[in-house]
Amino acid sequence: MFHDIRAMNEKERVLVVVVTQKFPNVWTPQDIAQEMRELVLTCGGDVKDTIFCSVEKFSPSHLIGQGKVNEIFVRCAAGDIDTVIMSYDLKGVQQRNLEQDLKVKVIDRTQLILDIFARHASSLEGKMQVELAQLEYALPRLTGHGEEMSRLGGGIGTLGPGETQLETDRRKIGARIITLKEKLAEIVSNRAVKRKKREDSSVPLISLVGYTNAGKSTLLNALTGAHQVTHDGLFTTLDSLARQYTLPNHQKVVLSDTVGFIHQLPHSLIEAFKATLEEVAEADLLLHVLDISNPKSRNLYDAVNEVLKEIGALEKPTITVLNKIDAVEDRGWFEGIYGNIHNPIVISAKTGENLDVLAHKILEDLSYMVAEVDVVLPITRMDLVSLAHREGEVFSIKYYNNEIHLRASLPKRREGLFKKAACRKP
Ligand SMILES: Nc1nc2c(ncn2[C@@H]2O[C@H](COP(=O)(O)OP(=O)(O)OP(=O)(O)O)[C@@H](O)[C@H]2O)c(=O)[nH]1
Ligand SMILES: [Mg+2]
Repeated sequence: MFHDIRAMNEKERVLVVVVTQKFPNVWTPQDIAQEMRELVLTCGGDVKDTIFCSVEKFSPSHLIGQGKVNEIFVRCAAGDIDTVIMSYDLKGVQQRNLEQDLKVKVIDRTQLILDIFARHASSLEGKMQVELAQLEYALPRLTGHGEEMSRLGGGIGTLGPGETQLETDRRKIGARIITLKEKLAEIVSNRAVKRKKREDSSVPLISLVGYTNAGKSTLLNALTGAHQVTHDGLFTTLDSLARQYTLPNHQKVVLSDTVGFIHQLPHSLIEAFKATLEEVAEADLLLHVLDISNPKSRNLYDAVNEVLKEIGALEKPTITVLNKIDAVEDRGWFEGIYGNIHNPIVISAKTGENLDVLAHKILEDLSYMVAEVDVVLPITRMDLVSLAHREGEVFSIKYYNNEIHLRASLPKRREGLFKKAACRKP
């Protein structure tokens, strides 16, 4: 199968073009340049130079104006640039024209992000999701490149076909998209069965969400002893991982780590990762992990909330976990900024600072899901005693003749079961 992703080679020499529109934005051109550098670095590329380009009206043929194209051409002609990466998404025709004029490979931010996802996907589901995102992105951008493109491709990416080939390619890609969607739908339905089982067992689900590199996987590891890979780079985690976590009252919950977000997360990725993101939308509680040591953390917080809104999870009960406090020198500085952050708690997943406070906070926030029971059960209902031990916390248990006097805290959904089984009032 072919991809429209002209992936980057290791140590590819990159020229980043930061394209912005002429109106104020919380993401300054420098912020965008910085994030583009991190994305390129994660791909193993080397940013040689950055050119800033403020555009009033996008050109349909090249996105940017001819003057800027000339400036970039001169910079590329110096000979140490393999790839130009635009911070703004290109249409197929714009990409093609730029490559023709600049004589080097040109990709955009979405292709760069898709490339990172393709490198990091390891599970079958992750790989299928990434391939789907790549194809969805590629399909509307297929253009017949003709002869001259083949020498620009540098062996990467296989699109350079003539028009007849183009139709065949479109059909092939269309068919592959359908197959991938079917296979992913199958995985989703299997997952729905699992979820049903979890709901039946009444174990609350807590989802870690946040900007990529915020420390979600580090927190999962710290709380549950999992061995999720963590790394100072972007989009390290693509596959969800769920682990059992026991709260201070012995209540068991499931904690799940998932793909990180980025500002303007490409839509094709949100679509393709729908199944993964649905888990977030179905969690009982979200832990929004935020890197407090990042000076732009307020922007990161807002960008994550944008994505949460898009997947219908913004209104969920949420604790904002301000992480990496160990890396903040002046601990007072963020207090003013974070006044309006929802339900915040400051921690360090790395040093373990305040993790106990976080655990109690989770307990408190899940208390609406917990019920305390004080019941007398017939001696034949030892199954309920086991259930109370398994899913809740048993405060006291006394056995008389044919009765069991049980006091325990339980998942709310189990309360009815115990009340129904009670043989008399305590
Ligand atoms: N100083 C400091 N570094 C941390 C802390 N938590 C995580 N990190 C570092 O931040 C980097 C990213 O951590 P991860 O846990 O991989 O972040 P993530 O949110 O899972 O990132 P993605 O999977 O890429 O979305 C790693 O280098 C961690 O060691 C912390 O509390 N303090
Ligand atoms: Mg991670």
